[in-house]
Amino acid sequence: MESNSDSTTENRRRVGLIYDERMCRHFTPDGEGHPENPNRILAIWNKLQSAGILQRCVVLSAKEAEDEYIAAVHTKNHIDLIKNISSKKFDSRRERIAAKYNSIYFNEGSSEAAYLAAGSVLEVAEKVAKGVLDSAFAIIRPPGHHAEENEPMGFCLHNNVAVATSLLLNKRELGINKILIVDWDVHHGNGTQKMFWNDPRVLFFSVHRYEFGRFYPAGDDGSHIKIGEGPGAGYNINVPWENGWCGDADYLAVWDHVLIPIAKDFSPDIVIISAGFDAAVGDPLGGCCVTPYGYSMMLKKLMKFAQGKIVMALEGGYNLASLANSVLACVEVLLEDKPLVGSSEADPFESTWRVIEAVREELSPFWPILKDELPRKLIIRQAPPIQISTSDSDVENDNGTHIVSEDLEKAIQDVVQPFSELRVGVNSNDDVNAIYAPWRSELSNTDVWYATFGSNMCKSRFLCYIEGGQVEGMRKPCAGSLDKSPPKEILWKTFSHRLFFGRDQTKTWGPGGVAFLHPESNSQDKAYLCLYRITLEQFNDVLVQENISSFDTSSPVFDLTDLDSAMKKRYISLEVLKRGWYHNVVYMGNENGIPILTMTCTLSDVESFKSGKFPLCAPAKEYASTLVGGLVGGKLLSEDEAMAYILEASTKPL
Ligand code: Q9C
Ligand code: ZN
Repeated sequence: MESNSDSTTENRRRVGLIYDERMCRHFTPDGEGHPENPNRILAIWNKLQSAGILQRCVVLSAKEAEDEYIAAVHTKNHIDLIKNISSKKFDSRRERIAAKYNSIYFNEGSSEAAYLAAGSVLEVAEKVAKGVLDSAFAIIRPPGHHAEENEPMGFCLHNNVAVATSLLLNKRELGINKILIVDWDVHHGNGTQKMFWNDPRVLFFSVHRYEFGRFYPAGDDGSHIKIGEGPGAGYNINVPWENGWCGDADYLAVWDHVLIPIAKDFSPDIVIISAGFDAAVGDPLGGCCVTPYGYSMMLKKLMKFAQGKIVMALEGGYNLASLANSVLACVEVLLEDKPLVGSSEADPFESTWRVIEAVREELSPFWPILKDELPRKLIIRQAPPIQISTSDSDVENDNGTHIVSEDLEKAIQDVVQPFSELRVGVNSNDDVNAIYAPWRSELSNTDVWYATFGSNMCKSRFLCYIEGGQVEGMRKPCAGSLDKSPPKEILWKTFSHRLFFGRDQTKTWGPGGVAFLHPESNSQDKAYLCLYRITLEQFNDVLVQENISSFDTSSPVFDLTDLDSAMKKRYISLEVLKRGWYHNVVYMGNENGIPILTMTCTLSDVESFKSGKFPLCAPAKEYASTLVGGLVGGKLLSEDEAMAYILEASTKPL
């Protein structure tokens, strides 16, 4: 069945879409929840359908791959396993076999789904190579990029992209001599890397969360020094993130300074994208924050190659809303009939520049264009990377508190030349801050009420932001404020704002640990807030700890001018903390002439929560009891009332 666009005379691009319900028949045998489940492709398909995309594409039906093509990248042994695992005679052994592999399950539908997944990519890849289609998206599962020659792993059975890549190279009449594979799944594409390790016809590029070999699939395969071998040396490119929370800015920096220059030089005949969307914002496995706009920019930049011949094959992506929205954004780019909308304000992480430099250095013998120096202003933009704390947002960018002494010393050596004789201990940023932050003494003369509605309602927890340290339930310690004097007063107040719970997890509290306050008041709503009277200097340190951990301490994030404008406009969104979830400082009136400030998400984030773009997420048990404890400690509510209040906030629709 080929449902074509209504206006074939129009000069619009022919974009293939392939999907088949039979790929939904692969699921966990025990019915247990699993991130790689049938709802993933269903969600995508429904999204494209309701967005009216299907009519604008060439919808193809899936076919099972033939063994002969699979055999180009998998062993006979592997083929037999995947072919037979769903048959009756394996009923009793299936689960035991799956248990031998890393992150693999099998059921009665697995074999067929795996053959359809590989077959679907084959189908569209050939059509794009021939020019029958301009580009295509294969909405498939199980995914493929972790599957190795003789080993299914990481939810992957057949290496779908590798199978299609081999076919294109082997069918000589297609005229495909050079293939660029871009693997933007948050995990390293270990399987694909190995299959083309020695092959200069395939430029394999993978950008992934790596964490020095600790992130899945652990080990050093994803290291940037893995560049290929023999004739394939220089044709394997790994960009290994040191931390989670990478977003549009980080990915686009890698595109601009690594991938695109190399791709220009390589000049592929076709581009295949291992399109996982588990680096997407809200993904429960990835912990990164690429937006649909980010993906569309990444794709747009790749469309400049191979006359736009692009084949996208789904890999990971486990937040259904984020997954479907990101795929939709990509298909719209392939269709090329509307301009990209959106923007990304944040800067790349400091570590992103370090990674980019290391990759460029490693590969410059093979790609001379990389020998050019990066513009100096890019590299030093965020220096010195003085880290005073870890963050309460889902920031995993920190390299832990141990970074402090080393980085501080480096910052002092590199940037603070005149003070190079200064010695700074592990726990003391004081000296550097005193020199570099004259704003501190100025802001220490102004008091504010910091109004809290989340775990900070617990005094002991809030004090971690002031004194440093860690209380029960917290996953990481805080560095505290430079001025460690306790709040001068504490009081409780109710406000007609809505408390709600969103996002998936925080680094500090783990899953289900994120509360927000609607920035706007509404007479029907009532929230209980605990107010701490602290200095504006301390408030700055709290803001930073609540949001981003790596920052330049030479200027405050919220100064007197910001206070003034927050008081006039009710709220102010802080540009420098854009990556954090609580960068919107809301002015909530005053108490004894002292302004009351809270920090929460922006109004536009509220809209994203309402639309489902960001997940609403009930508090986990542990976090909920922290909140109840805080509320009860405030003596405004009994335990039952506090529980009812939290329950209502987490269940009532926004
Ligand atoms: N501690 C893809 O995204 N995680 N695969 C296992 C074990 C496996 C992801 C965690 C993640 C596999 C295609
Ligand atoms: Zn993945």
